[in-house]
Amino acid sequence: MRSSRLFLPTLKENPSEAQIVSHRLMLRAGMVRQHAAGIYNWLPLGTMVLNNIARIVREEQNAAGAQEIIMPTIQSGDLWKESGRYDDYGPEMLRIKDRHERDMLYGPTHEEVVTDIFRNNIKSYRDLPKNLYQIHWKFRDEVRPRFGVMRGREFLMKDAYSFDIDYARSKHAYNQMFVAYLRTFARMGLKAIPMKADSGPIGGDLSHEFIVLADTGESAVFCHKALLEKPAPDNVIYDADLQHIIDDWTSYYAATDEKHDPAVGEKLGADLVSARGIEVGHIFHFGKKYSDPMKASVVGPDGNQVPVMMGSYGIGVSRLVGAIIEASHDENGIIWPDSVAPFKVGIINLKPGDAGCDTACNDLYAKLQKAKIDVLYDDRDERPGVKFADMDLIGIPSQIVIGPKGVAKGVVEFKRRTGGAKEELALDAALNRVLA
Ligand code: 5CA
Repeated sequence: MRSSRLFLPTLKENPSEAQIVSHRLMLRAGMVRQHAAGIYNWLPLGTMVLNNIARIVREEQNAAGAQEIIMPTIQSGDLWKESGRYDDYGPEMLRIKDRHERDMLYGPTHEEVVTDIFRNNIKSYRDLPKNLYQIHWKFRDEVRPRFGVMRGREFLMKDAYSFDIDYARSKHAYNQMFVAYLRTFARMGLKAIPMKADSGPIGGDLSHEFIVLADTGESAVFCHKALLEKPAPDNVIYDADLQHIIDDWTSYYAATDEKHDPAVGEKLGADLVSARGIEVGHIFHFGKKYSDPMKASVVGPDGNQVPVMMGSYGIGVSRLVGAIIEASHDENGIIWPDSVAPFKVGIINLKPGDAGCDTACNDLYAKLQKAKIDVLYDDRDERPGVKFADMDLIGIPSQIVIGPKGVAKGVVEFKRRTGGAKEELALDAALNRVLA
């Protein structure tokens, strides 16, 4: 993409409505614009990052055996009356009447809809296990939408739902998602710590939140420092490995504010990390909470009907965009990890109109495009300072600067956004660095 064509409305000044750094930078980098309280337009740069995050989530869900579906955003209220949540859910649920005066709602979550799909289509224990997920928009009429996409009213969520015949197998499905989450967040350059949690309006007896540490996080968190150093597990093949990994991760102390026990904290001494955190994922095991009232059962091995055991597994896909920025930025702007960057490489032409610079830039741009590397070529007729500032603001991980002096010597300047160290490299060497 050429900067001269890209719809990228960057802002020089800090917008006054933004209280936290990720919100400020998302507005300044032209990623999002607010439409109404807690409801956002995603502009091209923001959409690219959102799609990259969704792709990683999707790959790890598929690898863990979940299957992608798409459920409606507008749901029928009748299903929620069956589960008992229509009245329980409260004012966070946006309720709508259609022209026939039927109760409809904009889905805040999809346990009812997916349970309905299950009961209408799966009849035997032989068809289990199943795990169905979607990456789709939710609406929750939050009392206080704030911090930009971090606590929106409309937001993108990955929600997965598992169905199993008994507790042991259902717990196994939970464990699979647990490990998939550790891998998913690690691929985005995040350290997400699993913490035992309350299950709230989703329900159930077993629940973990995945929390990224950041000063602006909404919750206070406490954990053993070893959890910050643990690498994410490899793809798990054997069930025994899986249980071993879960046991290991959950053996260390980790708690959010409400669950924190100061006595335990005291005992941990210097090993205790106390910080603030952002909840980027939340998994729930709730057994028969929905399958019982909604009569989602299968024929078991003995011929009797048994309600299925379920869990649900959420990731805040749009919240992650903000969380990654909170975890990775400096005074000049965003520092994207390569895996989610909207463009992996930026080319800065210091003197558009100079034949040597134009040829070198066009040549490099063409080669990178041919290699299918997402590249942004700043070909605008702007001062170098403006181009450097924009490239850093929008967080492009590798930057190649091409100017008349370098072209005369056959070299370019190669810079990594992290650390900011600059190197002089021959044009081909810069290309190879990026290709590697
Ligand atoms: N049905 C379950 C799991 S599929 C569920 O809804 N879980 S949840 O309520 O915990 O939401 C899952 C994730 O969505 C949260 O961990 C959080 O990262 C994200 N999320 C929740 N509310 C918001 C919001 N208002 N704005 C942005 N992201 C949100």
